[in-house]
Amino acid sequence: MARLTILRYPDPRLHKIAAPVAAVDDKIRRLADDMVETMMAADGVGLAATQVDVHLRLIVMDASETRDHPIVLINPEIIARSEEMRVAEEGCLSVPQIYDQVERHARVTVRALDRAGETFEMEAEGLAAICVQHEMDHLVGKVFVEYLSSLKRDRIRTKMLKKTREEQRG
Ligand code: K2U
Ligand code: ZN
Repeated sequence: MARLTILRYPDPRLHKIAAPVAAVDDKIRRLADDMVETMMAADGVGLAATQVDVHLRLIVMDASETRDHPIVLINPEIIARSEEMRVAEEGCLSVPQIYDQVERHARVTVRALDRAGETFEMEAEGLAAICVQHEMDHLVGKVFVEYLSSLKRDRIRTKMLKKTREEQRG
């Protein structure tokens, strides 16, 4: 297992569109395992392959209370969305220490392939529903700050660039 580097906003690679996974093989399973380790180490609830600069339709998440039930979703697609919407606070491992309100569907149903390449469906609500929608956005190159005002987004962009420069100076 390995911890992977998480791209930081506004890295342009975060806006690349992920391609479908052609075959669920050992290479994909290893990537999923590395993503789970990376997500756990960063105290994340989810992580999309886009965030580790792999542009494939693969997300991992663990919205369980005890954070010991990671789920791998390969080629995920949302097949049902509630009419009910909900506003909740979101953050992003690619936009550290930034949190803001985003409106999402309260419940979604996702169809995906698991680590064995078997199709499964998952009904998500609460934190899991927010996480799935947040991660699916990553796979089409969308970061949650794009739901915020341009003023907020520009401030976040400036703050992230400053933080990255300071870290590179050491
Ligand atoms: O994709 C990511 O960057 C991981 C996010 C996913 C996520 C965002 C909002 C709500 C649920 C999951 C991280 O888990 S950020 C940590 C976090 C978790 C819950 C609420 C806010 C921030
Ligand atoms: Zn994110």
